[in-house]
Amino acid sequence: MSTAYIGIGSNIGNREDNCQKAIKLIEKNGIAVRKQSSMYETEPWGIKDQPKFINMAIDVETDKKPEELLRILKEIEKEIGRTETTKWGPRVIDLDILFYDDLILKTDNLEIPHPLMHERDFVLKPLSEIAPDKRHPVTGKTVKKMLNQLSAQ
Ligand code: PH2
Ligand code: MG
Ligand code: MG
Repeated sequence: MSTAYIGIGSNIGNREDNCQKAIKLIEKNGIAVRKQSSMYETEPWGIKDQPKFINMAIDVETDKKPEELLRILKEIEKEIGRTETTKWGPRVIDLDILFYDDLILKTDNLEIPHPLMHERDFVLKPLSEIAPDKRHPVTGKTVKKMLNQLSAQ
């Protein structure tokens, strides 16, 4: 079994409902959700001129390999109503793999750990609630440390 952390975000429609639906569908796919953070309302990052997001993070236990987990998450995004979106633009639901055990992986369609996590308080804040001492396998920094460093900027 592996442990993965998934970041959840939504800024279109009933944002809380969309996040809740995503968690239900993740469980329905046989992926055990062990911990979930609170929901945070966050300022849009990257493209500022869009509605505020709801963001959260979850800790899951799964026997699915990373590519299979990604495929399932993309399917769930579609089922909740996500259509093609612009980079960093508004979306009904976004499910991103943040960590997968201590795996370091880079392919054409998947990069783990998530390459921008250390720059994003909307990722680190919820994640620090459920996994403050989890270490980034490349930098060795804990989630708590990444958040402190980002806040100090
Ligand atoms: N996701 C983005 C771009 N900007 N900003 C916030 N606050 N939350 C997000 O989830 C988010 C974002 C692209 O995935
Ligand atoms: Mg994203
Ligand atoms: Mg995404």
